[in-house]
Amino acid sequence: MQKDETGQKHPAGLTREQLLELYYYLRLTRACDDAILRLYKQGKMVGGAYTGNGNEATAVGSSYALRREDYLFPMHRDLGAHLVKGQSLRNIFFQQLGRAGSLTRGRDGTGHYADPELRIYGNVSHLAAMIPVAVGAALASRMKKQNAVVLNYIGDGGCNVGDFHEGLNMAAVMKLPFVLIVENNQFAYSTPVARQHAAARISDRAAGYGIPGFTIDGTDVLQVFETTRTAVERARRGEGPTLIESVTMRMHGHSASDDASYVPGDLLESWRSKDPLARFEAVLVSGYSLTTAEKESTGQRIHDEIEEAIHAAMEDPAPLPETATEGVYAL
Ligand SMILES: Cc1ncc(C[n+]2csc(CCOP(=O)(O)OP(=O)(O)O)c2C)c(N)n1
Repeated sequence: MQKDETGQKHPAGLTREQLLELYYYLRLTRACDDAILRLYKQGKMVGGAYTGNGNEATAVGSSYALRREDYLFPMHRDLGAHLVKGQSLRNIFFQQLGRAGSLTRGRDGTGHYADPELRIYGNVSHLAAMIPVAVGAALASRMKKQNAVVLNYIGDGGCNVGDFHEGLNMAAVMKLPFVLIVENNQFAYSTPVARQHAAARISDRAAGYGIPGFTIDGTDVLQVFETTRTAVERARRGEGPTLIESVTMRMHGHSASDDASYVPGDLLESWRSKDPLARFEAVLVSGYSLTTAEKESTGQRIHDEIEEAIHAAMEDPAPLPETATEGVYAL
């Protein structure tokens, strides 16, 4: 805990302005996900809808530790990380709605796009296949002397695929600037974690690679930020990768087409009491005098920004059928 010149204590060395920025991104992420679900139910989406409800503190807190020159390799529940890294709401909704003007020119309806300018490369659908690619980016960054760190995510299900081991092992041996976050959100589709791992903690695997491993409360945005910042700084100093297991809950089904009826109701309720947004809002109200007016103006700003982006996306056409073969390597 640090103090500023007025004597006010600030967790993680963040100013009040930065804490409010985190709050904005947490709420923006939740509101975007809600809007995406709404659009899906209205039949306006061309792809699936995978929300990060419950995961916001993990995605936002971790990516907030990055610099502009760092690389982000997010997974399907990390909308908050895209936003923190600088992705515009315009691009998010153009992408979700499969518009011709989207980053993939309407070829995808979720988050499978790359934005090299922002150094966002997400996401390879085949679980864990992205890890060796992200590790390769970390190697490239070092060879080019960019001093950039790669932040990559994987789920509690995806971390059991062989690529996880190969990628992380290579990053550890080569001491690459790489940070891997395992989002332990209790379920991989309908499979609970207890049926995926015999070990109590996924972070214990880090010892097998000779790197630091941490298990953290993934609903606490400040804890996620501080742990990731430590790992990112270590990576930037050339000391190698870190494995962070961020424990949270997938509050919705796997996708909008999954009612998650296999999730016990009392389990869901116990996690609801740890809602990442409500928790952080309570911290801001009690410690940083967040006012009702500030809460309302944040909500209004987010509402207006999202509505504007959706409106622009709805005005943009779908891609023309005759362009379907453009951008492919071979026919
Ligand atoms: C190699 C591979 N197997 C299966 C799938 C299908 N699939 C996509 S997401 C998913 C569940 C992933 O669970 P987890 O890694 O825990 O992430 P979560 O969705 O819970 O955030 C599955 C089985 C896939 N994309 N790739």
